[in-house]
Amino acid sequence: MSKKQYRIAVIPGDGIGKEVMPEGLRVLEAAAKKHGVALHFDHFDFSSWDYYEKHGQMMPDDWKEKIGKHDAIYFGAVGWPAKIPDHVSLWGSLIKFRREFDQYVNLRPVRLMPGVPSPLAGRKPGDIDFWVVRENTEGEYSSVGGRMFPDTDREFVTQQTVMTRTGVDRILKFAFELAQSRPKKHLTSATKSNGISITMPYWDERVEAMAKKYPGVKWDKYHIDILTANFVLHPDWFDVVVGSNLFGDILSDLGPACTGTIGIAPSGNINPEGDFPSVFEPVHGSAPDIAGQGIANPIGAIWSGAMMLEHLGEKEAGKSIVEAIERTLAERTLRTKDLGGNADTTACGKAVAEMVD
Ligand code: GGG
Repeated sequence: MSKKQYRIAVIPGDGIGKEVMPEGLRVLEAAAKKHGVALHFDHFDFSSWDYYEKHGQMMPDDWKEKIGKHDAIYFGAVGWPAKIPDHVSLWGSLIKFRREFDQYVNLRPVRLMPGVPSPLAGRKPGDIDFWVVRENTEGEYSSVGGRMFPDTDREFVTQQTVMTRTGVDRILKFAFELAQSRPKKHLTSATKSNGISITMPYWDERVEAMAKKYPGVKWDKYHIDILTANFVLHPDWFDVVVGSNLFGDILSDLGPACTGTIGIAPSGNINPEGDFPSVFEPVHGSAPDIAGQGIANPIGAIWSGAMMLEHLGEKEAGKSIVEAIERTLAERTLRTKDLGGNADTTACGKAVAEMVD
């Protein structure tokens, strides 16, 4: 049994982030108790519209001092587009974490869980089980660009994709290592080097160079357009899928949609070297359309908590949460609206917490 103590910064953010996080914490507490892990939670109200309304910015100037020494950050969701433009909230919080804490890996499992019907005909658990590895600090999410001659006929905007050799190689290395550790040892790269004629051929070139270091890994590549079609038509083809920031973002929403709901999908924004805390958050956003109704699926947040424990080295505790999720879903009794049920967020969180072994 672990004797380590962990300090976790908890940031619910906006919308349903505020509703799913208490359930994530409930389940983390249950797993921590069962497995003798000491978790200490510090709560922060920034990265939200409420904070922005009071302070005119998403986070305090000393946000790095406030959360940079924690062992991990547990995050809900960001964005409240009716009040603040999405790019302002995202660049003012989540993207700051990813860049300043060098969380260059965005790791997102895609798994069809027992008891959850896939919208893809005839698929059963085991048929869909892969990882999306998204580059998380550069690429299309770049701050290089600008707007000139605003509000005139000459107005133009530009934003450049940035790929550095360090940035591309380190995400590819992570993805190849992950593929090498899995039974299928198969890596798929997302590209678009027929249309995007400078950065994407460079990406392909670096994939080829990295593949030479992993002769045991079978690899292939697809243009992003046919790759999205193949996610839907042949999700069983995939094992580890690596993509640039934008492609990875799109694929990691599409993947969970193929497994029944994006509501259960977790993610980790990871700094593999451990120089900075990593952020764990559900893939879903703040969902203003259902916020405040208590109907959001908390499983994406709960599973993200499991990923956080595994990242901290608490493998047994993390596994116990994933198994509790599997059992709850398999029982088909307590499911939220996105899964065709009528359980509320709290009931679903309590059911998972009770299942933790
Ligand atoms: N919990 C995930 C979240 O809040 N996502 C909001 C969003 O728009 N994210 C874009 C991104 O991950 O790049």
